[in-house]
Amino acid sequence: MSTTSAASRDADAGGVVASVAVLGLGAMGTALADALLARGHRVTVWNRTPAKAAGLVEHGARQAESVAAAVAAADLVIVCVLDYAGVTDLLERQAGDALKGRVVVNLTNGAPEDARAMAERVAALGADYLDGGIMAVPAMIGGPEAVLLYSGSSAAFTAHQPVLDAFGRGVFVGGDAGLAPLNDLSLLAGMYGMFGGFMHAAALVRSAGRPVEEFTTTLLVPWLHAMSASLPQMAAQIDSGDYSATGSNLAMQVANDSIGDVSRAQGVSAELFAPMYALMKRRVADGHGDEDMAGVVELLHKR
Ligand code: FVH
Repeated sequence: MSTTSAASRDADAGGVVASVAVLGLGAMGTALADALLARGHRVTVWNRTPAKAAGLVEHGARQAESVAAAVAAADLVIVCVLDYAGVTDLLERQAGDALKGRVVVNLTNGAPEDARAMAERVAALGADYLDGGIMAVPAMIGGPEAVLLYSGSSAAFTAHQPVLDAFGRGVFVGGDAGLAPLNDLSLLAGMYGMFGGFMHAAALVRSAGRPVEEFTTTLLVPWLHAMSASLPQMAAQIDSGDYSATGSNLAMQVANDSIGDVSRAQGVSAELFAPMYALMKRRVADGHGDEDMAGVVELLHKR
């Protein structure tokens, strides 16, 4: 398997220039290909609907007539299509033997089990495999805020990191190919929790006729920022299983349902907060009222 030779030094460009194939030119695949072109890499693109390649060809990409031809032109193969059914079709049915000796980086969203199975199937075709999770929207690709998680072959990550850096900051999360999607989904779970809290707060403020934007910038964002500083300590409690109270025990936090009561009184649904409140109450009922909130995790997942 080739893990070291994809990036070669190009005397004219003065930097690392790689031959990269990008399979899938939706919003994200197009942004990925554009970022590679902007770094001066040799990019061959393929999309099921060929017309979507036109803009990239104008920017210097070569358009392949088949998946196998795109793969044959590259050392590094980036796949970013809608789902794993598409990935399976492209890599196993259409690329097949052309994958031998290549490195496949699959940036299509899926489950950890999908990634592990794909790693095995790609290895059987003679290629090295990295699975990836993109923590960015297309407009962020290539910018300072974009983070991409990778898992699978560490040798492939080390060899191709200079090229993958075109997309954003790459973080290798482990040799188990399923770890990138697991971390990706965990980050999204955290994000949706924050968005849910924001929606509830915004509805409460609006129900009182107050401007949400001013509340958000002057009060909510600084408050969440301050609260996020407690997450590492909560995480350490979860890792150790020791939830000894450090100042704000759980019984105190659920002594009354002020948030739910005031919401309902103001005509605001408390349905985003209610599950969290119910879990905290249950944890107290189970005899853990003198502990910190982090112990609620035990109701979600028993170690
Ligand atoms: N866009 C985003 O904000 C998120 C950010 C985080 C990562 N996701 C994941 O990236 C994958 C691709 O997402 P996308 O935004 O590029 O999606 P679309 O613009 O809808 O383009 C879909 C492309 O997939 C091709 N495709 C679909 N099915 C097949 C198939 N069976 N065989 C071959 N290609 C297929 C589609 O082709 P076409 O419709 O143009 O012919 C597009 O190229 C995705 O996993 C996100 O969850 C994006």
